[in-house]
Amino acid sequence: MFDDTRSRFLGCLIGCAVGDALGCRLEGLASLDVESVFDGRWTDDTHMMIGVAESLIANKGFNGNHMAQTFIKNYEQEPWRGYASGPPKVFRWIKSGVPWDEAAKQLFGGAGSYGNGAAMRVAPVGLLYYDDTEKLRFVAHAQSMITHTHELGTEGAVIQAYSVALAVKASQSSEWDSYEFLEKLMGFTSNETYRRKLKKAVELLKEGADRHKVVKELGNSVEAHNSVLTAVYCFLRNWGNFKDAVTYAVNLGGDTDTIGAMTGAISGAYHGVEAIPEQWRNKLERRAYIEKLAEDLWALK
Ligand code: F2R
Ligand code: MG
Ligand code: MG
Repeated sequence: MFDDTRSRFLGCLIGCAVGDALGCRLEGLASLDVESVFDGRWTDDTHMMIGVAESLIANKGFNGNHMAQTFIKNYEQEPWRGYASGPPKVFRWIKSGVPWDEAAKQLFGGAGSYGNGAAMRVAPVGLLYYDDTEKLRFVAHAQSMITHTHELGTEGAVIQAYSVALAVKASQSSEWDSYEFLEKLMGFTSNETYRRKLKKAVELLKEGADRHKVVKELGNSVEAHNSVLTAVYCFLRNWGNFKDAVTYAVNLGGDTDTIGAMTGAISGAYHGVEAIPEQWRNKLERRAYIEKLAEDLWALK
């Protein structure tokens, strides 16, 4: 078994960006030839993942106000990256003086957001704390609170971060399989919505369900609880190959860039950067910078 943590850090962040870039070309479309549409340009998913990494590196760990200000700075430089409505509102409130850990509570009539935005960007947290589960849980939750305060939004981010961590660790142990991976997630979350979907994921894997049933049971939409475990499933169903996993993910339709990004982060963390097709890496926007962020996170270990 290939064992190189540095390569897995690179694979995770590059995999996230590649999955986003692949998926954003297919958003809302039926299944297409992924090779012909890939142009390497990514969206808010990667833009925010970069913000998380930049802030973790600058502070050698989590600093909520710094991360919020990093999101705001990046958003103001490139607001056209396809952000949904929630984060830009939160950024305006923080700029007007609302504390970083209070602003997002106002979204959706005070319910907070359960969009998948906190999960799509969380991969750097899964890497930095892959060997410290409680720190991972704390920071994945805390970074969510900048924009997503609904329990389903925060728990989605925590599960996605832990999935990245498991992928890094699973790659170092030849004895794991898909069912053990799901069992570990089951032991990690007490949220009933996610636990129900984890049980479904086991059934879907056992029966080799078709795409239609996967989407019906796990979801493929913008809510965290209808996309995070879909991404985990895409990785597990295509455990052996990065390209198969992200191609399968983006062909499920719906929120294709985000399910692609989350699948790519997990699968890249498992396989390492060499497993990502070279022609995709070569075309990827800001590849060198994303690789540097991965290197810097790895150097913090
Ligand atoms: N499709 C997008 N963004 C829309 C882009 C439109 C833009 N005009 C353009 O094309 O340039 N993709 C990106 O958005 C998703 C991540 O969203 P995030 O960051 O979680 O945002 P938000 O606004 O907090 O939540 C998204 C939607 O979820 C629903 N929702 C969330 N909480 C809710 C609640 N408490 N009650 C009801 N609905 C809730 C809403 O529909 C939100 O709009 C990613 O796909 C990313 O790629
Ligand atoms: Mg996006
Ligand atoms: Mg999306």
